[in-house]
Amino acid sequence: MIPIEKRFLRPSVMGVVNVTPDSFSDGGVHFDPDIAAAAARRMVAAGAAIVDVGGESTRPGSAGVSTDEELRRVVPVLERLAGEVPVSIDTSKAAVARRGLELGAELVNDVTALRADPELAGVVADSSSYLCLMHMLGTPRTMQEDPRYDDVAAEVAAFLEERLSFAVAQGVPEERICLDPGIGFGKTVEHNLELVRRLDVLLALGRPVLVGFSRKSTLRRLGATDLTSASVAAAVAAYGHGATILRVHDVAAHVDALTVAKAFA
Ligand code: HH2
Repeated sequence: MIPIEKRFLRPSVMGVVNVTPDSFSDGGVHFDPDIAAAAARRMVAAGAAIVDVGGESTRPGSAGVSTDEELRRVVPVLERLAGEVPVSIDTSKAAVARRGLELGAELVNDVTALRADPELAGVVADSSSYLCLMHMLGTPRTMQEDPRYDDVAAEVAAFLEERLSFAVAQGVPEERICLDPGIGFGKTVEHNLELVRRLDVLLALGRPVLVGFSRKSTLRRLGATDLTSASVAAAVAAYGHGATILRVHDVAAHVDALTVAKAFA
């Protein structure tokens, strides 16, 4: 088994393909499986190390979809990509992860960090999959209603440390796990900025860190009007603070920027 830090060298780009009608930035764009699969192939050709396929929007206020609906959305895309494109499955549901892994996904990206479905940890443990554990305060429906922390970096790190121990106790080897502060998931603009500035607090847990700042509303709130440029700047900043995997929508722009940023490292 290749440890996650060997499979995803720093920096690596994860391209986002949301097979949803309602995702906050690309909702509807990839709802047709042929279009979604073509977008995934383009992302890998542009230098993405992996493509994150998701069938449930987690945007603020969203309510979630049924297992059947999520499978109906993602399975046709995964079938088209199987054996051809490296895939991550963005899901909190064991049944969706299981099907995704059968169809060749190599990473399970769970925004609930194994809290939503008690069977998901076992599905990951019984496979050879990588796992991303993300921090979220509350649920997508409520998370942006006045999020508060005394010390956001310390509290997110404590949460991820506990979730990492849980995953390992459930049989997922630590070398297969990465951690994610969950930009925008129950955080204000200042919380999101501080999490990146103080990424060392998360890195102290000894696992690679994934950051997803791409097209998130904090960028607009900072005054940005071009979300691609703004996302690239945030990704380069996160990389500079130690992030390994950058989850992005505009793959080519990020790959170029990170290639150059790396040359200065
Ligand atoms: N952000 C989103 C979804 N999944 N997974 C990880 N690990 N980290 C993130 O920051 C993250 C994530 C939300 O972004 P997007 O997929 O563009 O939108 P939506 O949830 O509306 O589909």
